[in-house]
Amino acid sequence: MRLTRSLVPTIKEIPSEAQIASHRLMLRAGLVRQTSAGIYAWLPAGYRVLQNIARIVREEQDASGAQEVLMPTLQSADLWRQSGRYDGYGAEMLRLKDRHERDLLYGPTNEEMITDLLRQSIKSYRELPQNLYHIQWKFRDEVRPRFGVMRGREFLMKDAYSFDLDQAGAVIAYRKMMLAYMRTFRRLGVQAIPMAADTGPIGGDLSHEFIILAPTGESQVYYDAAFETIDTSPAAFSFDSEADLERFATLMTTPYAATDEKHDEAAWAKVTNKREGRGIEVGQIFYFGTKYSDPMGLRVAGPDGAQVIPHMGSYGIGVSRLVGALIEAHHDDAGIIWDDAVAPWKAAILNLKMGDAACNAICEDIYAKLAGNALYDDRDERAGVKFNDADLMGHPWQVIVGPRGAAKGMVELKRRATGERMEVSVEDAIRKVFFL
Ligand code: P5A
Repeated sequence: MRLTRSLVPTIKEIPSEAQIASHRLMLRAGLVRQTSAGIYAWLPAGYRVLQNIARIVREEQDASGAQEVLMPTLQSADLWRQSGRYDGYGAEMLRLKDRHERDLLYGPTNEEMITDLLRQSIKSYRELPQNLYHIQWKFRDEVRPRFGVMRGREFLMKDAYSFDLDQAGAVIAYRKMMLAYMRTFRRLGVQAIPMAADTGPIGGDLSHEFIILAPTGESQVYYDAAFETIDTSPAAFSFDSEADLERFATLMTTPYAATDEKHDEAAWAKVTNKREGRGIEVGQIFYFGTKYSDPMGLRVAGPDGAQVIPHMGSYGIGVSRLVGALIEAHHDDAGIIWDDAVAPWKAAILNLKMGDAACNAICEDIYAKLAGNALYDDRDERAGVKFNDADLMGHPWQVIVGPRGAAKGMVELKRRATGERMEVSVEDAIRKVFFL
C-alpha cells in the first residue's frame, strides 16, 4: 500500500485514555479506533494483523483435525433456557428482542448453539468424534472494559467444541487442542504456558488457561522455565498417536506453573529455574463432560444400540486480545516490534527524498517486487517523521532509500527488532525481506 493512499492515521501525542503500552501503541500506530466503550473498529493496518493471527490459528486448528464452520452472532434465548444458563449468565449477556418480541442474545460463547447443531445432525457413535470451530465476534457486557482490545465488550474469539463418545475420547480431544495451542502461540512469536484454571460460567472440572508473560498482565504467574524448551513440533508429537498425546500431556503437567490463586509456595521453592511475572490469558480450554449435551438432549446410539450422551469440551483463543497481547510482549520506547508472522506488512519502504528520480525509481521497483508485502511511505515528509512512524508501526524491516545510496543502486535495510542496519543492493534487500 502507498501511505498517501491509505488510512493509517498515526498520532504523535500519547492518548490520555490509554493506561497500558499496547493500547497506547494501537491508537498511535493507527490500528484501531474506539467506537463505543469496549467496541473497536479495525483500521487497515490493525485488520491485517488480526487476519494474520486468525490465519495462523486456523491453520493449526485445521492441522489438529478440527473443522471450520461459521455460526451467527445472534442466538435464540430458548437454547440457553434449555441448558439452564439463560438466567444465571447475568448482566454480561447482551439481551435483545426482535420485532415479534422474541428473546435473542448476542452470543458470549457458543456451547448451546453447537450442541443444538449436533443434536440435529448426528445419530450414531460412528459419527463421533467431532471437533468444530469458528472464528466469530462475541459480546460480553464487561463491567469494566479496559486496556483497549485486551478486555473489550465486542471481541473476536476462536472457539472450538469437541464431541466424543466417552470421557476417554474427550481427554484425547483435550490433549490435541492443548498441543495445537502450543504450536499456535509459538508461531505467533510468544511463549504461552498452560496453567490449571477454574472454569467459571463455562463449567466442568478440567481446564487450562494459556498465559503469556507481559509486564501489564492482569494476574501474577509463576512457572518453571523447563516449559520453554519443550519441543512441541510435529517431529516431536503426532495428533494421530494416542501415546504421543499422552506423553505430551505428561510433559505439560509436570513442570510447575500456577496463577496467583493456585500458587503453592512449598512446591515453588523446589523449582530451580524460576520464571515469574505478570501474565495475560490468551486462551482457555475446558472439559465439561455432559454439562450441555445432557440437558439439551444430545444423544447418539452406542455400539450396542443403547443411547449415549456425548462428552464435550470447548476451547477458546482470544484472537483480538492477542493483537494487544503480542504488542505487550514485543515493544520498546519507539513503538511496536511485530513478529514477521503477524506484521501488517513485512517491510516499510522509506523514500527519503520524494521527487528525486533515482529514489523514486528504486522505491517503485522495490514496491512492485515486494508485491503487497510492503507499505510505501511516499509522503512528502521529513526523514525523521518517516523513521519515527516506521518504528512506531513496527514493520519487521525498513528499506530506507536516500539519494546518496540510490545514485549507486544501494539502499539501507534496518531490522526493527535488533536495530541492525546494513547497506545492500535492491536485490539483496528483497531477498532478506522474504528470508531467501
Ligand atoms: C471456550 C471457547 C470460553 O468462552 N467457550 C468457548 C469457552 N472461554 S473464555 O475463557 O471465556 O474465553 C476464551 C478466550 O477469549 C478471550 N476473551 C476476551 N478477549 C477480549 N475481551 C474480552 N472481554 C474477553 N473475554 C475473553 C480470552 O483470551 C479467553 O481466553
